[in-house]
Amino acid sequence: MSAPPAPWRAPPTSDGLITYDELRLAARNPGTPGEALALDITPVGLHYVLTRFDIPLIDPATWRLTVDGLVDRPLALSLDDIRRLPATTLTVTMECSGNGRAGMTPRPLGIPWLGDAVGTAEWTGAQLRDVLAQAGLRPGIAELSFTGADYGIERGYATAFIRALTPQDALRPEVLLVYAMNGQSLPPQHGAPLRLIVPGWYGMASVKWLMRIRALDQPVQAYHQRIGYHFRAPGSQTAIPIRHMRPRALMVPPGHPDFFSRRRHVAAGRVRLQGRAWSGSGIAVTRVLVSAAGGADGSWRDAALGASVGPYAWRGWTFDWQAAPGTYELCCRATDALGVSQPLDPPFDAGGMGNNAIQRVAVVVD
Ligand SMILES: Nc1nc2c(c(=O)[nH]1)N[C@H]1C(S)=C(S)[C@@H](COP(=O)(O)O)O[C@H]1N2
Ligand SMILES: [Mo]
Repeated sequence: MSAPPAPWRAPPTSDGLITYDELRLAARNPGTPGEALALDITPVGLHYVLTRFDIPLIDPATWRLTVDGLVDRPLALSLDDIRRLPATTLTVTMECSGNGRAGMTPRPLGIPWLGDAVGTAEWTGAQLRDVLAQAGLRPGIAELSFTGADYGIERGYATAFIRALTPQDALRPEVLLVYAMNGQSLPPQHGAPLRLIVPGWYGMASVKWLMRIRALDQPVQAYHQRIGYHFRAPGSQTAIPIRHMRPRALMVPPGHPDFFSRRRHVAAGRVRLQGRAWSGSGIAVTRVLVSAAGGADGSWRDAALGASVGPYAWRGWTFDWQAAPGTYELCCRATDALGVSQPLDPPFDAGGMGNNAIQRVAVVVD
């Protein structure tokens, strides 16, 4: 890293149709289809993908993880070296911080996520702290940097995908170096042969195609750490680093879709609505409310909560709706153990980050 990261500029916004550039990004970066929200674990091929540059296709036989910088014993670990460490499997819900960007008005140009950039997988690997203990962290470390094998250009600045964690965050027991997803070896699009998983955080912390961990006495000056992935109010100089996920509930779209409009059609009578809800940093979702009237005052009812599949994973919810013929807007809204609820309307962020406004699903009852 020689050049300093280029300063952030607000991306242009649009109120209208998505652009060709956005369509191209959307086609490369699929979301998780709503029907997969019926499952605790998102099947590998249905889990959303976000790859900023190109997918590096790495030969696992020659790949090594370098651990260097302020350590007693610099390491070059093979995949077998990491597989020999005690293995941990954690069920983790991961969401992109740009999830919901397409619902902002005006819309900052970027990957035009609706609400589907979230998935839950069983990740298996070594605890990061075991690898760090093997290397021996020296005193005076400000941050550890995590470098992926992918490389490209961000606003004129050529860079790898590099993120940082403080030693305190990196040494948490749930932070993993994973080589398996849902019991299969990690697929290329999710970071093969090895990726970082930082449970409870938005997805950007979980560096894919991990090549190098460096212990540094200074904060990491890399685009994706210092410039990208911050909350920014429009016109303000203040940039707040993005960390943990905000609370959110999503529903499995009920009934059957109209092919082109995606409007849902259900038969009158009792309709079982279901979905998943989550929050960040291991904080539980304690309440999910459902409205069949677009979230109007007095229309919210409690959904029944299912068991959570782990401290860092979403939990299921169900709600029996007595559907009479007509048109409806179904909404769901999560509240977490800190008492934080989803906003009814999308908050605006200059980079399109952190839109956890309630989901709205148009339904016709026939
Ligand atoms: N090396 C690398 N790691 C990365 C990214 C990337 O583009 N390159 N994208 C990040 C972002 S923004 C998200 S949301 C998650 C997405 O992980 P997934 O594609 O496995 O769902 O990976 C993160 N890790
Ligand atoms: Mo992301």
